[in-house]
Amino acid sequence: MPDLATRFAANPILRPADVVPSAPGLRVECLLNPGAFRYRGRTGLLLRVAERPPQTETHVSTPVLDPAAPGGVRIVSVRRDDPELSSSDPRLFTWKGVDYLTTLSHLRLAWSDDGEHFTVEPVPTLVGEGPQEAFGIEDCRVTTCADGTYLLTYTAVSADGVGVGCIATRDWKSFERRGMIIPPHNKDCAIFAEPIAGRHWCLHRPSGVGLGGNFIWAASSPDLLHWGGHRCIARTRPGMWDSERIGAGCAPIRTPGGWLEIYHGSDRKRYCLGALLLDLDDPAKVIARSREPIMEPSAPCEQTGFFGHVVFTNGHVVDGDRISMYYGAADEVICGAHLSIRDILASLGH
Ligand code: MAN
Repeated sequence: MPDLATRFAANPILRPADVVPSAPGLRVECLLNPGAFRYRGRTGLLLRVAERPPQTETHVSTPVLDPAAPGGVRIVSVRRDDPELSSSDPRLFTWKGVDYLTTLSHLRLAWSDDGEHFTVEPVPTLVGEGPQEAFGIEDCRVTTCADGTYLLTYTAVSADGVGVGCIATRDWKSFERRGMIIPPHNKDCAIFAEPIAGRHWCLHRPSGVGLGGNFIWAASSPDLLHWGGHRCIARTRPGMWDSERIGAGCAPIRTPGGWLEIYHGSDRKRYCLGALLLDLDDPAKVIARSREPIMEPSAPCEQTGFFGHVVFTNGHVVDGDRISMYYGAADEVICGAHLSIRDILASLGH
C-alpha cells in the first residue's frame, strides 16, 4: 500500500558529496536528519553532517573533539583485530569497555529559494563545544517562535551520555548557547512553538535500562530552561511497527482538533513515521495515534545506505494544509516529501 508521503522528484536532495568536509583528513560519510525553518523568505535546513577519516582495511578510526589536540580534533584509531574492539552496529563501536560513535557530527546550514534545491554553506555552522559534546551534536529540531526567536534542540553526545542541548538564535549568525536542558539519556526533544496556559511545553525521549523503554514524554517549563511535570505520553507497542523505540519529530502543528505530531518508530527492522494527535490544552493527553505508518522506507535510497531501512524526520515547514517534510534516508542522504495535514488527520480518524 502506498504511504501518505509524496516524495520530491529530485530525491535525494542532498548527498555527502554535496558537502565540503570541515577539516583536511576528514570525509563526509553521511548527511542526516535536518531541522527546517523559514527565514527571510527562504527555507533553511540545519543538516547533521557526520564525518570520519577514510577507513582502512586494518584500522577503524573515528574523530573525537578534544581542545588539547591540533585543530581541536583527536583521531581514535583501533586495529580491527584488536581483541578489545567490538562492533555490531555501523553507528557505534566499543573499545576497552568505552563506547564510541563511528562518526563525528556537526550542524551545517543549507538554504533554498524553492524548498527543493539547497545550497550548503562551506563551513560548519555549529560544532560540539565542551566535554558533553565531545562526540558531536546531532538531529537538531528548530522551533520558530512568534517573537522571531529560533530555538534549537539537539542531541549532545559524549562518553558521559546522550542529552539534549539548547541554542537560541534570531539571525542565524549569532548563537546563544543555553547548555544541556535535559540530561542523559535523552534525545528527540521538540519544543512547542507557543506556550499553553502560560507555560512552555516540549516532547522528549528518555531511554530506560530495565523498567520502562524508549517512550515519548511531555514536560513543561516557565522559562525554557527548567523542565518539570514530566509525563510519559506514548509507549512502544508490542507487535506493531513502533514496537522497539519511538521519538518525537519537530514542533507539533496546531490544528483545530489538537496538536499534530509526526514521530518515528522502529521495530528493530526499520524506522517508519507515524502521527500523534495531542489535546490542545493538555498535550500530555493523546487523542489519536497511527495504527499503520504514514511513511515507510520504500524508495531505494531509504532502503540502502549507511544504515538501511530508515526514514527519520525532525524538520518540516507548513503552508496551509501542506507539510514540506525533510528527512534522513538510510542515515546517509537528505530527502523531502509533501504530506497533507487533512490526510494525516483522516488516517487517525479525525
Ligand atoms: C544512535 C543513533 C546514531 C546516533 C547515536 C547517538 O546510535 O541514533 O545515529 O549517532 O545514537 O545519538
